[in-house]
Amino acid sequence: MLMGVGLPVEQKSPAAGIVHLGLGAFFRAFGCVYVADAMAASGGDWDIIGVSLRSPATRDALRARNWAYTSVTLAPGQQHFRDVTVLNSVLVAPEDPQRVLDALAAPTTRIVSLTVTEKGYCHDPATGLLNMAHPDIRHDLTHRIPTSALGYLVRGLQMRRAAGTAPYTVLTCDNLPENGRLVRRLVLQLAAEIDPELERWIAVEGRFPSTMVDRITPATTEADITRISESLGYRDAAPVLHEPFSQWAIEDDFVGGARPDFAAAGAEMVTDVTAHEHMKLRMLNGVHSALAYTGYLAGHATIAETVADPVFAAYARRLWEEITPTVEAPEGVSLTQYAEALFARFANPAIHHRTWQIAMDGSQKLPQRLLGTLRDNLENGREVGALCLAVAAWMRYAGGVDEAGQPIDVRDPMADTLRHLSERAASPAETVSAFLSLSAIFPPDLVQPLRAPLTTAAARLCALGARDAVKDVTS
Ligand code: CS2
Repeated sequence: MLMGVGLPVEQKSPAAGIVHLGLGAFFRAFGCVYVADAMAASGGDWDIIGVSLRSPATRDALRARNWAYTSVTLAPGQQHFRDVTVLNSVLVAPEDPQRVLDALAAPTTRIVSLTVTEKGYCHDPATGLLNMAHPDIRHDLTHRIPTSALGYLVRGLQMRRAAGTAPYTVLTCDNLPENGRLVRRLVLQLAAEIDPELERWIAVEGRFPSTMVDRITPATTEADITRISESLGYRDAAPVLHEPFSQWAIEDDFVGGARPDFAAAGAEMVTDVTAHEHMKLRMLNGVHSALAYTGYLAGHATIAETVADPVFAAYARRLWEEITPTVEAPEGVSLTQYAEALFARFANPAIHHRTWQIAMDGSQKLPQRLLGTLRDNLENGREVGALCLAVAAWMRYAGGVDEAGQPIDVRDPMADTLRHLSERAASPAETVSAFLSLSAIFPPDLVQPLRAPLTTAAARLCALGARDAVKDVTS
């Protein structure tokens, strides 16, 4: 008997309702899984059109399996595979920018989510304002076809306004403080330069909920792809590997209330995400960065390896002692238990999260991860030794030479500036002074109070080496 072509109505695949900018491993291990679970629980047309803003690599890897990929949960001694089929297609912006704009303008698109990393916001991390001198922003001000994520957001909104379509909700999923308010401010700044009427419309009609996102997701390696494909019995060129833990707190503020049933997928829908965000940025990401710089300098390749070293385990705990007085616990959360859970997550030996990966883009990460905490402690006369050592280790790392005299592959939009400053400095005190003069990173009023404790930390690091300096600060 001939079977009819096409699926029965009740099995129809959902249509796309979300465009995601910056389709890296993190969003595929995190947001895509929540959206898939939300649709499984409550339905809705929320499939995702992924957009790569730079390279075709992710699109090319996903194409062979028609945009499906394996999400691999790694717990100590066990792994769990799941096929994720929520991607509807993947576009590569530089190859076909008009298709991206058309997807943004489509009335069926109701959410545009983004994971473009800290530097993708083209802002000044110390002030949170748009960097008007950024080459991508300068380009996007005068060209209808944009290059930056912000440019796409603004041009997409411009097309919708012209067509009489409601705006989409902009759902940022990057580790930035008050990330929704930040991206709103940046979109409005850019829109104001392009068309003040557009800016007013976005200010009134647009929605930019802040979110706290959390799932440790190391970059996938070629060896991972081979190993996972062997276990699956077919090739998956784009698996994502992540820890079992996952947490998403989202401000429930969407245009027309249109969104997947995120709560059914385990997300916390809240009215204000600030407390969650501060806790996570300072306690998880702050300690991650501190362990990444000190651990890398001490020769540790991954975070799990770093905290398996008792000297660094004690350092992580000392950091939490310095950090927790600055954090207001979200309702129902014990910060002590949160820190203990973080320790266990960092120690998960199945997760090979390279210290080098976390060390990337320090100039964009330090303000929200470490400097705000330092400011609070300095203002209140509290301990800052462990936190200052982390900043000193970043300076040492950014100088581009490790303790054995070997070059470090420093990835940072300010890498050249940082290396030059470091090369010209003749002593730890001079290095500290030179770095503190970077007003894009260090707010001017923090420079004076930070100078002395940071110079002490930098001098110890230089005299003792990373591991002994860490030992010294915890003893
Ligand atoms: C890490 C984060 O790479 C980094 O800088 O600190 O990606 C971290 O793994 C995630 O924020 C965890 O949710």
